[in-house]
Amino acid sequence: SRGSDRCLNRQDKDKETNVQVLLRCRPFSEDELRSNVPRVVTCNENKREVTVMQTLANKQVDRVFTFDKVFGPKAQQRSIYEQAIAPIVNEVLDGFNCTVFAYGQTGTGKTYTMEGGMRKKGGDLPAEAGVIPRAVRHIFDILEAQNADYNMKVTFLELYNEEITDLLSPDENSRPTEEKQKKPITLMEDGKGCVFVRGLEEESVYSVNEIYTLLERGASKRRTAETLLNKRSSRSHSVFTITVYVKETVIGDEELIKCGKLNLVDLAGSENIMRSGAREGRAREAGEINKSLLTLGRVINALVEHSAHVPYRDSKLTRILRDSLGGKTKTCIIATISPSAYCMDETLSTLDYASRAKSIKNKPEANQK
Ligand code: ADP
Ligand code: ZZD
Repeated sequence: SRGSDRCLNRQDKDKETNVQVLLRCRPFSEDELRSNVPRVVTCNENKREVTVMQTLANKQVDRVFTFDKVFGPKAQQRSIYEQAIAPIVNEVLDGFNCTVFAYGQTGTGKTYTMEGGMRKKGGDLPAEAGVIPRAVRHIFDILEAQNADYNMKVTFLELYNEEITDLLSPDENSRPTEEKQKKPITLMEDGKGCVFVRGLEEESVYSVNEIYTLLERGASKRRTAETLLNKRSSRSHSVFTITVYVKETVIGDEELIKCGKLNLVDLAGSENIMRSGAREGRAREAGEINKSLLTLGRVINALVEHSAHVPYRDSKLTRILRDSLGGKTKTCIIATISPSAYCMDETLSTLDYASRAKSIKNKPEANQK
């Protein structure tokens, strides 16, 4: 998009870094507590371990997984932000592109982690605010404190059934699904193999109030879509992107603009993978629903197995996030799980998926330094 062509690519040494994988286990809900659901997950934050207690044929078989960070049920939104995301935001301000994915079964806290909840309006961030409002606020605070000459833009999209909806497009008040009101949104390639989304509303943000207004618009647009189609949110992916341009003070005439990008991705519920996998080969439309999630899994497998062909081009999600998987972006995956025995199969599948992703390597490169 505009501005990105001004970013010079630094010829960096081949510094590989692994995708960082964090694990968060949510607390029991009040309903679960009342019904005395057995707990099968225990978290050891210091050892960065998660244990799933499994009983097979009367024998206790524990499975232990290790991650870059582990957050147990008591972990607060603020501490997850400070320990895991704030360092990433600092990289963005140093001119890196970074991506944070939330992956897990529906109901395990992906949206709670990425967006959070809100009790009151206005003023400070509520304790329940998640990664998105904290990251926007944090970037904004740093730039203001530095008295930087900056421009911060955000986009917010939803990907459902391989179709992109702009969650920030101005409200037409009437029917949001009406075809005539849609600005065509397309994926474009910039000639260097970088994919960007064309036709999205790109909003510049300069104050906390503007941020809240935008998030509100996005959240309300999504609620409307959800009302029209039940379960849409568990099957859709949302991608919130912050792009920051900072004008560098340079001695002499030359003016350099440092840019960094942060993608915050709330993936469709992982239970949709198996479902869509099972349906594969049947009605095309049914398969299309989770083509992006299925392809994400295949891309991860191909990268882990060092396959010659990585099927990035097979879905919109993997095209949009291509650089985040095996590319120049720094990537972090937050896997979310439930502590309950009822979710054990999905929990084990999430833990296996997340463990595999640990071995993906990226080659982060600053846009300019
Ligand atoms: P998902 O996006 O994975 O479907 P949600 O974020 O909607 O899951 O979370 C499901 C429910 O659990 C919500 O009511 C949410 O507020 C609650 N929840 C999730 N994680 C936590 C947590 N760490 N602490 C408190 N409540 C949580
Ligand atoms: N998770 C809530 C929105 C939902 O699903 O509706 S929480 C945060 C990031 C992106 C979009 C919305 C939000 C959210 C919010 C709630 C209500 C109105 C506007 C925005 C939020 C939560 C805490 C601080 C700021 C914004």
